[in-house]
Amino acid sequence: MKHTDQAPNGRNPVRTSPTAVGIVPKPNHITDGEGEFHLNAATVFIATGDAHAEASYLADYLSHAAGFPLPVHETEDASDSIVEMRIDPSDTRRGSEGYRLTVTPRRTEIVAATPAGLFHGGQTLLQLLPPTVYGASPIEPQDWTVPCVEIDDSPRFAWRGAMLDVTRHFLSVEFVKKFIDLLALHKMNVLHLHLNDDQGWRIEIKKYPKLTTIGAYRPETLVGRAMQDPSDRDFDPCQQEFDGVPHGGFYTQDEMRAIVEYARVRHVQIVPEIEMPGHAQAAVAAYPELGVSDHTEGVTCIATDVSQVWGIHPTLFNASEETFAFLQDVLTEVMEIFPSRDIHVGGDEAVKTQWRESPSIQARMRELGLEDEHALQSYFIGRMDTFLTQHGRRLIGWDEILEGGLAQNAAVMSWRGEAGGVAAAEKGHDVVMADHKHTYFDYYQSEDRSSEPLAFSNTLTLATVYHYEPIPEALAPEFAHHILGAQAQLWTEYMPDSKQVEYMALPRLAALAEVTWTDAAHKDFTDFGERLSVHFRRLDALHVNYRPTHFDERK
Ligand code: TNX
Repeated sequence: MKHTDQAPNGRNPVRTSPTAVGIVPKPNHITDGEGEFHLNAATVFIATGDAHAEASYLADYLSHAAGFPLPVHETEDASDSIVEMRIDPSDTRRGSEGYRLTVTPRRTEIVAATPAGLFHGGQTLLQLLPPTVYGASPIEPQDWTVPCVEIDDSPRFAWRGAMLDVTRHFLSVEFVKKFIDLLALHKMNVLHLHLNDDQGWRIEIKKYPKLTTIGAYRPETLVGRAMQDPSDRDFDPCQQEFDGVPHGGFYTQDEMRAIVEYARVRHVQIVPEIEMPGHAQAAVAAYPELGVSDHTEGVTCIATDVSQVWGIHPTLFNASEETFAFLQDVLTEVMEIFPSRDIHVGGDEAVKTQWRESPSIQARMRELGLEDEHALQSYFIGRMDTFLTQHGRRLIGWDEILEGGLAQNAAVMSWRGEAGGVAAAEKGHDVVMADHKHTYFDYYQSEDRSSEPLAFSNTLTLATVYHYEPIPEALAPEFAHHILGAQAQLWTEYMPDSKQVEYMALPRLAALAEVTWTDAAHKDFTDFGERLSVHFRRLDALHVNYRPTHFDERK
């Protein structure tokens, strides 16, 4: 006989014990209590002031799965099931994003110093409920239990992020929003959007319409491997196999604003990236005058169009006043859309051949007293640093911006290892760690190539992500506070659609969430593996195409 444990009212209460709930990322302090709280149609949320928006968000979220509305009141209520969310600005012990969540039989309380803290506390409450709360349509039962517990929690790092490359393959507005939800679920708070590259320009710029009418489209795409080195004359991109399928897309400024607002509600900051001086080919395809026209070398087949192949390209922005003016115009429109303090200007993999071979650039360098092309890149980035600083923003770039001298106010994203991060931090600059050996989610997830879809050549297992320590050992401890945190990189050369992005992102993003949120002393990979079994049910409810990592890989 089935359903023998059914309650008299016909509903089927779902019980979760604190040991069975797999909260990801793991809270820093958790004390089991006695009994349970019931969340049902009688539940009332209580919140005032800035807490009201946070409570409304959570109540709305829950009511989708519950199928009944959950009211948010401003004053105390006689209900036996209260969820109170309260901001206490004087309670600063847990920093700007921490929270305390106390679940007792008749009352659940979330207290934080800031709205962001309340939001994170709300995410923990969702994870204390059955995974079905993440489903979009009403389900039975509608009487959920939450185990009594006291959680005192705050993040280890302020920057807990992911970079999404929407250039190599364009991703829809709808998917970007889903991805923001996934970040929020993992208490991650930065989405770095890579908005232009050789293969596409993806953001509308009103002053330069051809960036998207021309720069956002390519007629077909290379099948298979990328060129690794533009000076490799044996790699002839013209001789590769192409798929014959047109690809493209871009976000209008209104769509971008809607994404920024969607992220704001979920306490996710969007950091836009406009790449320079390399990875510039889509822009130069749209406006050839932005490029270097008097160089002698180049891979002719890909030199003028939006690129259809992967790999490092020779095309650079010119280092002329006209090009600087263009880039500043673009950044001006970008700043109007994105409130983020940090504005990313790329700076990576700018092979200097075109600059070296251009008589006009060489003349300019002599005029400016710059001894080599690295010094010119440093001058170039320095100009952008001054411009962004004047507008109250901060320039951030990949660690190549250290070469030739780091711009005065810049922050650095250390991707080629730890050395760039260490050097920048020791000079007093803030750093986000993005070491490819631990954070490149375009790498294979296992050594077994036969069972994995085509990916970038290296391997990055769940364990290797989990064991990442963002503070480099080589960094003198007095500079450790310059390490803001870490982020995952989703380069999309081999991710043709959003399903593949999800597959590459999860569960590795869950591991990185724990790296950036949970104190190192509280981390435990075996325990994480066990919590993942529960977490996968949440991802199922959210229709996420995660990689179903086998238990023995999770130990
Ligand atoms: C290097 S990391 C790049 C990207 C590629 C990636 C592939 C970085 C700053 N640049 O352009 O997509 O490798 O893993």
